[in-house]
Amino acid sequence: MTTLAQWLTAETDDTALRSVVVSMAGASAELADVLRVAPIAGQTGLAGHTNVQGEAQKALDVISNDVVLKHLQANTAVSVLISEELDDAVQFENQGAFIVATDPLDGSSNLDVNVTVGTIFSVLPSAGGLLQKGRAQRAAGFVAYGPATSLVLRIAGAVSVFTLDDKGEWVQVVVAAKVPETTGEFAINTARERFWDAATLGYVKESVAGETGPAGKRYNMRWVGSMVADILRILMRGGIFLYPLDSETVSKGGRLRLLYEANPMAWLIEGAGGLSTTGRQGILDVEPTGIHQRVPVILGSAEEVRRVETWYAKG
Ligand code: P6P
Repeated sequence: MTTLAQWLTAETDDTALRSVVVSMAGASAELADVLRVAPIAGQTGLAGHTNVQGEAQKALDVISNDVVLKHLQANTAVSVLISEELDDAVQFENQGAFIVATDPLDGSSNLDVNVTVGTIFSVLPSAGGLLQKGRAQRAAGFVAYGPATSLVLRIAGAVSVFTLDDKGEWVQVVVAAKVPETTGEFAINTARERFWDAATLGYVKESVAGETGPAGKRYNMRWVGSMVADILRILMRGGIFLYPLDSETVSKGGRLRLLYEANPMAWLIEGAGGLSTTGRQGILDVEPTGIHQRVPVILGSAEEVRRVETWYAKG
């Protein structure tokens, strides 16, 4: 079996870039140990304050951010940390070659009911500054803390998946993930239907009509409420994930964050043959205006994303 270290050596000659991925993998392995026993330690509750997003922070949001911060500030290849849990970017003393943008614990509202949560990260060249398009990414990945602890990673080529073994080693289990071109599964929070735009309404109604409507095939729906869980499923068996702009989120630009949710996930999905869009443009082409900027997110199986784009093109 190929280990993460062996894969990294084969994937890039950039030892600094390899070290950044190793630091994020190390932070995630440490977090996996913390999460596994969190209910016993009484750590699944609220931290008692809110983050820059105005969201109530869980104790584990703060702990996760601290673990990532510890691993990255010890790595001279990292110049800056951008985190969902921190109002401002953290400038390290090192003039490292890379910036890391992360959601240290995505889906943490699921912690108290033991549903998969994750760590999402994006690696950008320091030379490009804090606000770079997603296409500038040098690496992206996420860890899903589920029945198994899975690391999904892309540097230059294929999207690879690793599982954390009982000795703390990341072992490759998928060499090149491929998002199937077609799907019969969509992921959207249908409780938000009354806020949806015409394109989203049209697409979902067409899908729900299944074989009786223009889609001509049966669809099923999945919505975990934890992006890492939905995206890992889509990477493995296809599907489409939608958190579109709606009448309630339009004032903020969307629900999910560009730098540390949309961009890394889009980079991974596209690296595995899928597509990603805001509905109006490719996610990886969005020019960032702020480190916590929100965007609409539609990504997954290419044929399905194209169907959504067709609905948006109707105006
Ligand atoms: P909703 C978790 O809070 C998150 O950022 C993503 O992981 C998830 O896909 C989404 O929000 C869930 O949003 O509105 O269904 O709670």
